[in-house]
Amino acid sequence: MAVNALAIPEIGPLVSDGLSRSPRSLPPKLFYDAAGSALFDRITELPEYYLTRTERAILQSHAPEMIATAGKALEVVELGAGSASKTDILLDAVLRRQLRCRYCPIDVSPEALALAEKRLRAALPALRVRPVVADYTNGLVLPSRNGHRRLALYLGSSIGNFDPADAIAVLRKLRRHMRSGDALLLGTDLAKSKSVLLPAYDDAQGVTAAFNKNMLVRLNRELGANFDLDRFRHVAVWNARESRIEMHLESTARRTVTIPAIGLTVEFERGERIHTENSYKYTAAAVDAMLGESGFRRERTWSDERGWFAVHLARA
Ligand code: AVJ
Repeated sequence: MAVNALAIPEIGPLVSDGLSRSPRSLPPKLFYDAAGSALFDRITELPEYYLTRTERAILQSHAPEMIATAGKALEVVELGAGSASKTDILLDAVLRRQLRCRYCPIDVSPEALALAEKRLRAALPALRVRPVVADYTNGLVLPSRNGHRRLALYLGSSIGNFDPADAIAVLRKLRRHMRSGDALLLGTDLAKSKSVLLPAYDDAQGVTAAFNKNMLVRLNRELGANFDLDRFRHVAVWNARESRIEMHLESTARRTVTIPAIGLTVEFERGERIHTENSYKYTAAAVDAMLGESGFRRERTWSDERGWFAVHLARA
């Protein structure tokens, strides 16, 4: 079972802050309760959501080279591991070069971590899995290093949920848990045509809409809110100036919502939106700047033929 952890903060203050702002917002970390993590896993299998399968293909083609570049005698930590479905490829490559390997997946979802742990223990018996239930944006709690070189994994373009300043803050916190010479494998989605980007965040089956609305389901259940799910619409937009996809929940009617647990009443205008997520899409220059300002240097990049996604090895 998952160990220790840095406390996962109460959702009340986050919700209260976000919904009192103008424009209103809710932080994307609220997506990932058990239901949200399961919905995200379904998103990764959608035909429109190219990110996961493209990154997986890049890892499948280049994992041995990535691991050899990272170095010898590795221990692996993974930020936002979720169900860690792509990590096997890398861990398998590590275990071809060393007898054992410690692996610390960090995630806010204990359910997702438990699944990952079970699968990995069966698939890779030489792996020492040490899951950590934590919100890595509040700082990191890691078992002390065991004399090995640390390889940090931050895959899936999860970094893209943060605006440029916050992304640098997250990477700097990570850097403080690394020594110079340690390695980071960072997955980033790349800027591309809106005709590819938008369907990835507004799929035909409506799974992304359900994922977005799950935030309101959660507020209803956990905070006693009375959001009417039929009166909020999933909206995805491409913000070219900021190079990001934005997701919003738009109120289709003028409406008052009460959230008893935090003593909040919110009046929504018709058409008013709650901003729930940014998903930044990068250029090579943007990645270099972000890594450089966080105490890393990009050493290698692997991409797919279409240039849709990239995995970078950066050195602390
Ligand atoms: C897990 C943050 C990488 O931004 O693509 C999927 C989350 N949001 N569909 C992304 C997400 C809508 C995803 N990340």
